[in-house]
Amino acid sequence: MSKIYFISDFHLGAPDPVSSLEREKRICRFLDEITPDIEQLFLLGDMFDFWYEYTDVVPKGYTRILGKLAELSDKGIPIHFFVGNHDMWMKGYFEKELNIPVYHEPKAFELKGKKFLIGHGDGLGPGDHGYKFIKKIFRNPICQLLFGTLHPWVGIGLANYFSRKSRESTGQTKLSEKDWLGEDNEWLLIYCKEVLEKVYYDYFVFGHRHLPIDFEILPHSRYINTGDWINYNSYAVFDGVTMSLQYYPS
Ligand SMILES: [Mn+2]
Repeated sequence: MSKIYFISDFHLGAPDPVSSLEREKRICRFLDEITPDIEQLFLLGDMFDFWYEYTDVVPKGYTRILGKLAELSDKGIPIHFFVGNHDMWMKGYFEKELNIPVYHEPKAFELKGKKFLIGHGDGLGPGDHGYKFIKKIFRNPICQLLFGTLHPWVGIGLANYFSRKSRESTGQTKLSEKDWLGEDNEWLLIYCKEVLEKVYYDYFVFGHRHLPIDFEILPHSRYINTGDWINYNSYAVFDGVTMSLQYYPS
């Protein structure tokens, strides 16, 4: 029980049930293997390709990962969940059923004496005004309430359509966007630099980018991106001394 793990972007449910199930089992195997070492587990969003929780109903599927998280949580391992842009519609199920706190904004933590800023990473930094506008609508309580009144057959159908569209624009199909854009164009890196002008952090840890990144912003201050489990099976791990990006063999 001595390492802190950061992992993101499973996108379970996508692009089809067969590959999603294979991925879900792989993630559970990974969690099994690291269980003896986990001091804390940070899930940095987009665990599901689409998750909308109705007041009394949750989406079908994902029983393996939910069961695994329940098992870890029941062992007393602290787990944190940051919502992603694909699974922001959470309504207390994780808190009540799994005892996992859910965060909707980046949050500062002090871990093993180091300062961390942790989040999913969507909508931060310059540009992307189209998404920032849509995010406001998605997060609007009245819009959420109205969506909840749609029959799931309609609501989830619509959501899956938009989720597919969003995925097409955030990297699963547009391969070129996966490439490192350069120090001056990586918007999460720009965001980290802006934050650093006001507050110091040893580590900025985000997901969303679907590209594993370990970038030294200043001596001792790094931006880590956890990548994804579609192409990389990547995760970050901090043992109190070393922070490193690692890859689970598929
Ligand atoms: Mn994602």
